[in-house]
Amino acid sequence: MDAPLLIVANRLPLVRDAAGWRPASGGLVTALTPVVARVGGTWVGWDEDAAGVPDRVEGLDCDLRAVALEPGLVDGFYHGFTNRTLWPLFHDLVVQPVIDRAWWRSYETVTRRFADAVAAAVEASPVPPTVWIQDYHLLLLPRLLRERFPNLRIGVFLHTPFPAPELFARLPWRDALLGGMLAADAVGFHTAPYRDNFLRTVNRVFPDATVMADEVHAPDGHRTRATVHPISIDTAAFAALATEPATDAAVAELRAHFGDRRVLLGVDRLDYTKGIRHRLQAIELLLERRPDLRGRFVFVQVAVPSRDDVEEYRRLRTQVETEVGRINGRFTEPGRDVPVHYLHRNVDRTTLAAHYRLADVMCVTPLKDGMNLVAKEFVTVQDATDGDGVLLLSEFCGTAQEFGHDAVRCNPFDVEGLAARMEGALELAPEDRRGRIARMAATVRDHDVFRWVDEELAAIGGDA
Ligand code: ADQ
Repeated sequence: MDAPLLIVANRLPLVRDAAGWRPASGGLVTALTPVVARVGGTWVGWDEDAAGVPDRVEGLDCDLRAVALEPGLVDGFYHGFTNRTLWPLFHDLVVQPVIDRAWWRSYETVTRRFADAVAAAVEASPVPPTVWIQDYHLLLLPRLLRERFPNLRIGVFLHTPFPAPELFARLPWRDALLGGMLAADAVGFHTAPYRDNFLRTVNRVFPDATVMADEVHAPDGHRTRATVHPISIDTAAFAALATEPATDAAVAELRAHFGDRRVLLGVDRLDYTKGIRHRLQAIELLLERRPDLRGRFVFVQVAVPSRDDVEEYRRLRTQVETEVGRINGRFTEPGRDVPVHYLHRNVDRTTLAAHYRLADVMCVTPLKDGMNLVAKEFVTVQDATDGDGVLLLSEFCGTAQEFGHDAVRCNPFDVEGLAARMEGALELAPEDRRGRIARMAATVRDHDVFRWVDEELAAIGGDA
């Protein structure tokens, strides 16, 4: 019998609305649903309303164990150490990380709380579970679990990039964090460069450990495999969504509004790593330099509100809104529609798919991004409707490793170059565009999120 799965993530996969608790939508939950339905599972995560979280919710075939954290701990751990220290450091210092010892102590305390919750779940399980830890919030956890359960199978997957050793070395707690990860049996990354950064960092921080190909051998005999498994999407679900009647209707409505204008699109969490400001500056430059294009295209930016308890994110929102206002103030003709449409909200899946279908140029231009699922969603939706939209893709995201030159690649730091790439993307020949979309969509189909889960679990189990 397969071992049951114990997933540990910062958050529980739940939302609560007027009708009560329900599973959150999202790639990870979708991908894990069939696995936990087969082998059984438990999900451990933090929730603001830990005491109110039910043991199970309809539609999610696993037990739920909520970790409770007091507001002071959330501040140091979440608003502080994970969002203002690790996040910017792991994204190559797009903003300066803050080093604060009190935040670090909160991170340690929170990890101990998680370790207690996981230990209770392990002890309650009749068969030892496979523990799968998600992301940079819980890098110390494998070590604490290993101390209690020497034979437990433990894996960690990092959804962000792993930075170069020179950057990681700036953390005063580099030994503890790296040692935490190395207590796992398998540590997964989206791309080979992130994995290689990790292995080079191990060499630098722990000269006594031996790196043999993709495996780290610790002096005490423990071995950790560092694997490359790019995350993906549920392609079949996105392809089906693309052709639903509701999506057709939403596309028709948007098309009626935009008329024959070409559509450039951005869809991101409102995060400084996503390059939204550079993108807006490139749009402004394009409008400035090509008066003939004014009124011929529209730029639509959909931005999900994100981490607005954190100062850098509040500042970014103000900056983005100022830039949108400036561009529309400069280039809107009297009585005409604005050149930039800005939606600061979550949109439903139908609206999201309709935007992907409508876009002539999808602008995925992060300054740094672990993977970027928006690019994968876009090519899947376009391909399902024989679309020939162009993907403008930053060379600094994980997805660029998979799509090669079928995407129009760009360096988002170079605003003039970015504007030129947008211009080039608008002028790409239609027969060329269709082939590119088809090839990128085939890559995503071949590596969907279910394959990602299977490969990760096989690596943690020592089977692959
Ligand atoms: P994110 O930084 O959140 O994820 P991304 O991979 O692009 O980035 O995923 C965003 C998801 O949110 C997509 O599924 C997208 O459809 C959805 N979304 C975006 N804007 C939306 C809107 N306005 N309304 C509704 N939905 C919206 C982190 C890492 C990434 C990595 C993923 C998964 O930063 O690099 O790809 O985890 O590992």
